[in-house]
Amino acid sequence: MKHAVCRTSEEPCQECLVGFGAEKIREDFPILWTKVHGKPLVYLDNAATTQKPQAVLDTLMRYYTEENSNVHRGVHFLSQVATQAYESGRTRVRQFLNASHDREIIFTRGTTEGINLVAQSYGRKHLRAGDEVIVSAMEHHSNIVPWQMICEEKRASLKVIPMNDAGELVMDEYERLLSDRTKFVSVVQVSNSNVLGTVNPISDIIGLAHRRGIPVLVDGAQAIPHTPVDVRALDCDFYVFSGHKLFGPTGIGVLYGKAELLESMPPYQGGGDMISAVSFEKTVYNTLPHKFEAGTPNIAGTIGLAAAIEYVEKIGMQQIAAYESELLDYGTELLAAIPGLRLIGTAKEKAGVLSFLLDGVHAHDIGTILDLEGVAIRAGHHCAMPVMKRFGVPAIARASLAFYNTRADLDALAKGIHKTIEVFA
Ligand code: C6P
Repeated sequence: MKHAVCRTSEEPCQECLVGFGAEKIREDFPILWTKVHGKPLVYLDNAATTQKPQAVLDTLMRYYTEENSNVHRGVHFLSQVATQAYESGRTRVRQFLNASHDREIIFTRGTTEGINLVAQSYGRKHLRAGDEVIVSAMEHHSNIVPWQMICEEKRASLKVIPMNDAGELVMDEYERLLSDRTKFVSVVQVSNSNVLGTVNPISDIIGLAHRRGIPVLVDGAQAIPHTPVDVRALDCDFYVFSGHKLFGPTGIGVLYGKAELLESMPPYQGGGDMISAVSFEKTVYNTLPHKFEAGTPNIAGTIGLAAAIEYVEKIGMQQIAAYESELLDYGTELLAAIPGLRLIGTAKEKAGVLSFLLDGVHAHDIGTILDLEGVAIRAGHHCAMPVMKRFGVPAIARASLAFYNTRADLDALAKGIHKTIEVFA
């Protein structure tokens, strides 16, 4: 991967880390100036949710102070302004994902709702008794439970691609699982909840399924903040992500779907906006994308998400990926040198996460002591209980990176871990 500044692929260089300007970027995020327990906040829980730049906060404030109205419903001025802003948000998301048409972009509440939508709409229409849906061993609960629910209803079954000790999918096993019974594949792009951080060979996963005519959904929740995504180049059938992990507001997410698939699917929910005509005898559904957006949508969320996309695009997704990769290498070296610390997730292709265990210390205790040092990490099962089971542990401590993190943040993390070890010695 090329460095942000020097543009070589040599060892991480200080110039790149400085040249990227993370220190300057941090000024755009007011919450990063917060003090926690009297110490400067070191925010390393970005896989759970990211912080919001001033540009997003200003956009939300402007929307509510100057533009607030319902969309697709009014002839009056404000409604038209809000509708225009909402639909421009859709266009921005479409461009960001390089999708072909705005109608392929459905706004949801987040990744979880996007997967439920596909399971309940596509799955309900196409699954039959005896059919199989393939997921992987490193899925977030959000990409397991919706499929279990529909499989149970349809008497279909869930098949799981296993992973090795480094947290990489066993592709031979995946190939063996694909059969005439397979009706759908739903896999995470960057491994579950970033516990492992594995970047899966998603193009190969899609290619192998497509050879058998099987559609594929990609859970992009942990990929979208770290790497450029091109749904046409990937050729995925569905792609889902959450706005709050991409420096945007909570409660807004995106489902991309190929138009011909979305056209053929029944609505997920009924209500306003998803109809073109209603009588007590029969309802005619609206066209895409509105068919899947029942009720008043999250207008402010959409506009805020568009502002977040504009913000990250100004920095550059390639630059973000390069910078974070260098930061990850730095953090990995730092943590690997700590006696008694075991890193979880050592895949060759990895995104910005450092998950670890400390001999004789529960992950929650690590999280609590780090918090007292101002360092925010996540500790627990990370909504990935099957991953915990696979590694034989009840909980893991996880530090997850964003482009506003610096080497100094990772130094503070390492210092906090040393302190934890001292406390429990
Ligand atoms: N992972 C984490 O701390 P929602 O909650 O719908 O925005 O995203 C769900 C989800 C789906 N897939 C993956 C790979 C995810 O990581 C997440 C959310 C957070 O890791 C919260 S549990």
